Amino acid sequence: MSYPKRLRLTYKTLNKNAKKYWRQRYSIFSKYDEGILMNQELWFSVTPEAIAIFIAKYLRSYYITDGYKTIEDDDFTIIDVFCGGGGNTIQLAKRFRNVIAIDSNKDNLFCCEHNCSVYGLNEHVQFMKDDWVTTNKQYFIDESVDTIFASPPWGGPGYKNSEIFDLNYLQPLPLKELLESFFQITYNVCLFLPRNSDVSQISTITRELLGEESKCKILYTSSNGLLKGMFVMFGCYASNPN
Ligand code: MGP
Repeated sequence: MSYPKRLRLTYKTLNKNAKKYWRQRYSIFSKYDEGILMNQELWFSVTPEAIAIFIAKYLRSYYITDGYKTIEDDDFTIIDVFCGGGGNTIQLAKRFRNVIAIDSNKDNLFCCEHNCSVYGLNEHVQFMKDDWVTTNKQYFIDESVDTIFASPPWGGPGYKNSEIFDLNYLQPLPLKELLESFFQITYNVCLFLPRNSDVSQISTITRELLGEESKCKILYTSSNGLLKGMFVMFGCYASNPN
């Protein structure tokens, strides 16, 4: 099967600002040579594999007890809201039986499904082309979604231009509104955010949305010894595992 050139980029055809990611290709997808597809945007936005593995293992290690399902129940359902090229979806699908991968961009979703199949994992994943802002949240409430994972667009590599990243510039919604939309479905929310995200903003928003005493948990994550992003957790993930 042949795929469009825009999804089979090479060092030569990558945009100037994305060329530096070419040498990171095996840290993005260890199976890169087995036919991974990415468009220009995905080259700089897919979570490096080591971090995606860490996040998925971390979520897997949690138990929700006291009358709730355990995370190991077969019907545990997790959504990857902005699935992009599938870096996170793949690692979640390795560890959870029901993964819903959502993206509003048709090329991203195509790459995600294709890349999941490269890893032999697309059977565990329901792929949905949908825009999170307008999607019918009731569907996910009815599906009893247990956890939401999201690595939203940070607005491209320019996120590093300011010392502190203002989370009002997250796309498609500022952090507060994004979290409000997630909390309609579940409080068990995990985000992958820029490493220079404004931590005091996260703290203020957490208290505004969940109450003065509420907490979230933040872990800085690196790949090959280099800091790449911030893993921010709410709900059951903000407390210690049992
Ligand atoms: P980076 O900071 O652009 O690269 O992206 P690098 O090599 O750390 O930059 P350097 O100049 O500091 O050396 C690092 C990682 O951040 C990427 O691999 C993605 O996982 C993530 N990332 C970067 N961007 C611009 C985005 C984005 O817009 N959305 C999401 N979800 N992740 C991103």
